[in-house]
Amino acid sequence: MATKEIMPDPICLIENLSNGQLAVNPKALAILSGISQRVVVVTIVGPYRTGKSYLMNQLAGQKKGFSLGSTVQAHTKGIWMWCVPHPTKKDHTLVLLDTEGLGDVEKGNPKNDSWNFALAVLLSSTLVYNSMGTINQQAMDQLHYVSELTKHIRTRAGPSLDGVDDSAEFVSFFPDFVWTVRDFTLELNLDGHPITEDEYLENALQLKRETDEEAKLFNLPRRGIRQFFPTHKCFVFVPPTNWKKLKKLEELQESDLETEFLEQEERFCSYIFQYAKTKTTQGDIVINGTRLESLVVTYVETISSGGLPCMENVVLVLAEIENSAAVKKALACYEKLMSQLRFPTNTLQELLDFHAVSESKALEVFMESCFKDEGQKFQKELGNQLLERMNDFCKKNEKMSTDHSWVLIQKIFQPLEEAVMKGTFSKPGGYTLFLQMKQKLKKKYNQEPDKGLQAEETLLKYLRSKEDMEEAILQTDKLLSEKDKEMAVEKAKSKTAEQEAKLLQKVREKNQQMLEQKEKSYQEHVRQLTRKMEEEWQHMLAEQEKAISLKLKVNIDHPQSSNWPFFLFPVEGGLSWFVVRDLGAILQCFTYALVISASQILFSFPQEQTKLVQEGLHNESKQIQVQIHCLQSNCRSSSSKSSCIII
Ligand SMILES: Nc1nc2c(ncn2[C@@H]2O[C@H](COP(=O)(O)OP(=O)(O)OP(=O)(O)O)[C@@H](O)[C@H]2O)c(=O)[nH]1
Ligand SMILES: [Mg+2]
Repeated sequence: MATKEIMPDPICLIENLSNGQLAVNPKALAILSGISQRVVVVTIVGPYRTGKSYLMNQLAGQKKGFSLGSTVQAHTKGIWMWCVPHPTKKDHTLVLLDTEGLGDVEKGNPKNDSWNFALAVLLSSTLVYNSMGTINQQAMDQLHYVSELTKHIRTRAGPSLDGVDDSAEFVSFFPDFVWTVRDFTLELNLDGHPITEDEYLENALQLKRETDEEAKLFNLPRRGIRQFFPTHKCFVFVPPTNWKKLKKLEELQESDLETEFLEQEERFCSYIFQYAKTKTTQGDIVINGTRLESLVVTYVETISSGGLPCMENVVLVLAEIENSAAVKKALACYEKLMSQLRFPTNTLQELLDFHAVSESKALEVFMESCFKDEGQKFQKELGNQLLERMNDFCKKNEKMSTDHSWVLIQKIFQPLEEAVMKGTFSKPGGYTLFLQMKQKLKKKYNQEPDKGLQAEETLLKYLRSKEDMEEAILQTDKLLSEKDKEMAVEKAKSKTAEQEAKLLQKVREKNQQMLEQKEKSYQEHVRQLTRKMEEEWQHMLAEQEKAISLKLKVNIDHPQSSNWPFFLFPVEGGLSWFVVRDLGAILQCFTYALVISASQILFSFPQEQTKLVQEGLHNESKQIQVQIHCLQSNCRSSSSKSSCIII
């Protein structure tokens, strides 16, 4: 759908009600549900009155849109949405979310800020944090919402493993982080050297050795940002214009604005257009407008009912919606393909072969869009529906064949019936004449093409219905002796028995063919499911590797700052990783290793050890090595499929 047509202006997506509750705007949801394109979601958060709405309008390529306030009062309330065509990715829609400013003193319920922030994180693929002046301690402190994220978001529906930090799971599907610093008037220079904006941010995010409480507090927001958002980008902006004109910023011409500001704005927008990713969620599920609608509804409903938004649950909700849509799509594909078959078919096999190809295609369609189909609930449903439809097609095939054959019989045997009525056969030798004509007409009927698989049975039924008539002609034929008549009756009977046996054999063959088809169908389901599971397994491994490497990047860059002794990623199928960070963790790791009976330890310890040596911690380094060896030999002696990596 062309988003420009449907969204000339932004609209409120999530409202903060006065009673502290959140409410979703159905009009905004309706817009999202109409967007089938993939979405790039850019959300801006930050202290109130810092020019957030203005910057979002620039991303929309408009001077006006998100409403700006020129007084000291916080202006934007709740979360506003503007869906615009993506300027560079033609098959994407850019969803801009403008949020209520954080830290407004007039706000009734400060808890709203935490939820707004958590929702911004959950819904976006790029999170822009906007602040004024410089990246100083105050700006960092205002970001305490980041450190609180674990209190507001859960990744797993079940209880988390004791002592195991699941923040590693967040990083793989959290948004990229961009810090925009407005009214930045300082020189980007550090210790006499010019630095980039990114280096400026990196420097501001440096952690201190946690020797006292003050250092811990200093590290808290910084660690939060590093922990949850491993990729950072920074843009600084000079004041756009003279302070007197700021109030009317929307009305100003480009010539009224600082050239440097315009350049910075241009660089920021280009970066977002080029690098802001498609929104995905756990399991690498690509989000389009419709799916984003489900995310919004599920998250807000969970928060409103007092729960914590959970990634796993929302993925399950998405899966329910998507998988039932996938079943419908697959069935539509099957119906479309089957409609190309010319009914009635000459043999049952012809229909079954056509069904097998259509079923395989339909399954492919289903597999393409289904995900997290736990217990293959939806695949089974599709299987049942396909079977039902196949049976319907079989019935239709038989009916069409019967109807067509019946029409032919009426037409072809009409002269015979007329001759009987006229008494053509009521004379000596009439019975032989009757049989000759019947035989001729039967031959004519058999030569008719495309009668379908019911042709014989229908003819048999017809001839049976005329048995009395045939018997009467036989009995009235004066040319035949009683003996001849008896023999003729016997012959007719044995012919009927033979035909019946033939029909019975056909029924048996049909049943056998249906059984074979069922087995083929089952094998096809298994084949496609196995392929899908292999793909998902690869995805999962890639996701976990990404999570590990992002996490390691944080830890290796800042070994002294880590709060997480180790991370555990239990995976179905017996593969697990441990990342060990300190001495105390070795023991815990050892316990887990025994629990999962790890048989193999891949060991990339030297890097970490070197760091410890560099920091003068020679003894600790040695001790770790001894314990790792001990753990390694213990784990090797146990037998299992599992493995663990120790860093
Ligand atoms: N000093 C300064 N003012 C700006 C800048 N950008 C916008 N403004 C002005 O700041 C005022 C507030 O701008 P908004 O874009 O509404 O700010 P906001 O952060 O969305 O405000 P809330 O929605 O209340 O949180 C307006 O008068 C803007 O013209 C900027 O870079 N520097
Ligand atoms: Mg605003």
